Amino acid sequence: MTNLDSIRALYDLPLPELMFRAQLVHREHHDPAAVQLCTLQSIKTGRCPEDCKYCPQSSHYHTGLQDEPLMDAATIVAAGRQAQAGGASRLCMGAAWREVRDGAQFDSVLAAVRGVSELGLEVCCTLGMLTGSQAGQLKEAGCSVYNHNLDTSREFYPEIISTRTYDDRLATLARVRAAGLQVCSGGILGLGEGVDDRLKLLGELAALDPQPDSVPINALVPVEGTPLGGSTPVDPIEFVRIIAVARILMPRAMVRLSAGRTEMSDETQALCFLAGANSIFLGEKLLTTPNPGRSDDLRLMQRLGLHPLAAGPRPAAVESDTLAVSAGA
Ligand code: SAM
Ligand code: DTB
Ligand code: SF4
Repeated sequence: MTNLDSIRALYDLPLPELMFRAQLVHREHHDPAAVQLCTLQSIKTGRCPEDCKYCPQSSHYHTGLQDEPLMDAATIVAAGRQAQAGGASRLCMGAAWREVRDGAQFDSVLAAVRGVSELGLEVCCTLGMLTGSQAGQLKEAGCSVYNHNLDTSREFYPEIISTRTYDDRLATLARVRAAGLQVCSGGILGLGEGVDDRLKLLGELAALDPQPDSVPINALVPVEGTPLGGSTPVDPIEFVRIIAVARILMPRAMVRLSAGRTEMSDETQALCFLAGANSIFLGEKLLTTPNPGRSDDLRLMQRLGLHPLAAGPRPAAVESDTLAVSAGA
């Protein structure tokens, strides 16, 4: 199922057929009315040595972004408390680093991870490349998930990033998995890639063994000053099709409707939930760019009859009678 032709055949199905298949898979493994709410916290902002053409935090471009040094652990824990009070079940800490270096800064991140997990929040980190030992220390401190995106196809990757390779990315993901952390890995649509690049990305993710636990699908947020600042937005129906294919290829994963929601209509987002997306970032800001406000999102969820997924371990499969109850049947 992971070869390009069969993935393309799914993607090209008439939309009602593709959506139906995605919904069947979604219901087999998840409560279709539950949405996981995560909050992002940028813990070190800007001055990143990597040259990712989409990223406002790269030191290679001038975007007018306010750089911020590493936040101290107590401030991060306070942000966690606030995210929790706002309804989030997971805090994802992001640092504009190429890789983690051992020393005082990493020790401080470990202290923050400890503090946030003690609040009862799930902790996710995204700090760039990691060694096996660093992955183990994060796990030990209470981090449960590591985000590290493949972003696009192997072939298109060098068009977007020259300071690291696809294999660097895969090697970090393998270390994360070996340390017993959950893997969160996805990509961005709208970098100038073709449909086949998007499908190859999904094929790469689906071929990971085990598959990622969560798959963030970002729509590029074009930021002035980055090489991709003037990019054309992805067609919403193409976006929805990618969500549906991700759901079918990775039945158990949380598929996260990530960056780019401020430019999406409520109707497009609703289609994404129908296609199998079951997680969003909650809060006014992603790392450095805007996200729909919390109250707008809660209102949208209410309009759609969706409810927040509680924190904690996810059942492997949702029983059909549980589904009926949560659907109000
Ligand atoms: N530096 C670490 C790394 O690259 O893994 C962690 C932070 S980095 C900002 C996390 C992810 O954010 C990237 O892999 C990319 O998918 C996403 N991202 C960054 N800038 C974006 C943008 N302008 N639009 C959409 N997604 C973006
Ligand atoms: C992911 O795939 N999307 C989030 C999270 N993982 C870390 C980050 C999106 C960042 C969007 C650009 C910004 O706000 O700087
Ligand atoms: Fe740095 Fe991550 Fe941005 Fe690339 S995506 S420039 S690695 S912060």
